Order: sequence, then structure tokens, then C-alpha cells
Amino acid sequence: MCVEVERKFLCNADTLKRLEEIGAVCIGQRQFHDQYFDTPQFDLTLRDVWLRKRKGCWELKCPMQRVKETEETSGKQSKAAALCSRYKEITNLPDIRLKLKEVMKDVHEDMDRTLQEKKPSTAESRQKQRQTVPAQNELETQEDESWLSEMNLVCFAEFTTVRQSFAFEEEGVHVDLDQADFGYHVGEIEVLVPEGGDMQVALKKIERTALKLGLTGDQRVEGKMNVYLKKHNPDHLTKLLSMHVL
Ligand code: V4E
Repeated sequence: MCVEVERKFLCNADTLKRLEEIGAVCIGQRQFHDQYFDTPQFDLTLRDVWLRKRKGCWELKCPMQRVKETEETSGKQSKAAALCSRYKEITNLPDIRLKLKEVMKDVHEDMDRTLQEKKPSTAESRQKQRQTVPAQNELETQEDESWLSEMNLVCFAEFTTVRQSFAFEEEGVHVDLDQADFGYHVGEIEVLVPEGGDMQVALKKIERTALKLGLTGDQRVEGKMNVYLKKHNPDHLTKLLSMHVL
């Protein structure tokens, strides 16, 4: 499992020229279609958990626990660090399903706690109902993606991206320029940190690259999902923003 640390930036007419000037090497262009999944109540994304299928492969991004008072969150490092997102990336399907089960268990426990406070008998009957569900499912022949419907997961967003990728060999830094099919152009500076790796080093590499690219703004830049939801599901975007997920 890796942690993906990234900073998004807005592309302009000079971005390609600037990348070339600072020694970025174009390592190719590709196109991919992403499908994002959640329950109809958005139990995953409201917890900042993002399940997607890209080029036939499943990927799960979960938030990293923020460290409390460290160099990362105090002093001048904090501004640069606040512009970066950090997500654990799981790409192995059995691990993804295990993690999803954990998240759904938390969701149900939260739901039961709320119900218990309001109406104790309803909470108990919900718990009993759920206990029978896995037993039934285990009897079914496991179709390739039957786990999706078993977990009540449906596709809530899909779009195609054309991506140009750049590498800085000496730094281990990666830059992607994305053009989404709904008309949004965004760049990202990314460093992958292996489990237990040094987050500070990754943040510093990203900050140095941002400076070389001439990125001066201290505002977080919207990701593709943000812009997609604005158009296709503004109510869910409002909820995610109010819960500080996006
Ligand atoms: C984590 C996340 C989402 C999943 C997709 O993340 P993103 O990095 O935006 O997509 P993409 O296509 O660049 O993935 P990659 O190819 O790099 O793996 S959708 C929304 N989020 C949350 C999120 C956030 N809180 N802040 C920012 C800046 N981006 C995404």
C-alpha cells in the first residue's frame, strides 16, 4: 500500500513550456474512463472514501490520519502542506473489499447509535435483519462483480480523462496534466510514499516543484470530482463541502 501525496494546480498556456524548461520529461499520453461507486446514501464519499474502476482495475483511496502538531502542521511548512492531499491507495481487490466492509460496519454502527437514541426497538430489528444478509449472499454463486450489489454500491459518476504525464527522474516527482471530458483542465504534482516512508520529504519535493513551476497561489485547486459534481450532483457536492471532505 502506498500513500499518494499530491498538489493540484490550474494549467495555463505556459504550463507545457514551463515543464520543459524545468527538465520534466514527457513519458506519454493516455486516455482512461473512470467510474466512481458509492451507496445511494453516499456512505463512502461522505467519509472521504473513493472507490473507482479505471481500465478494468479497482482502486480505493482512503484519507490519511492527519498528524497533530508536527513540522508539517506548524510554521511555514503548514501552508505548503495544506495545499497537498494525502490518500492511502489500495489496488488489490481482496484488500479493497475488506476495507469497504470495515467502512460499512462503521456506517451501520453509526446508524444504529443514532436509531438507538431515537427508537431502540427499530435499531434492534435492523441489526437482526442485517445478520441474515451475509448468510444469504454466501450461498449465491460469486459473479465477478456481485460484491458491488451485495454492498449496495452503484456508479454515481463517470468521465473520461486525457492525461499527459511528466517525470523528473532525479526527484521521484511526477506531474500529470488532465483534460476531463466535461471541460476541466487540471494539473497535479504527485509523489508516492511507500508505507512508513517520509511524508516530509514528499511534501518538500512537491513544494520545490511547485516553486519551479511558478505556482504562487495559496488556494487549494478543485479536483475533477468537485467540478463534475457541480454539474451533475450539486446537492451531494454541497454536502461534501459542508463536511469538509472536498
Ligand atoms: C481522493 C478523491 C477522489 C478520488 C480521485 O482523486 P483525484 O486524485 O482527484 O483523481 P485523479 O484522476 O487525479 O487520480 P490519480 O490518477 O491521481 O490516482 S475524488 C475526490 N477526492 C478527494 C480530493 C480532495 N479532498 N482534495 C483534492 C485536491 N482532490 C481530491
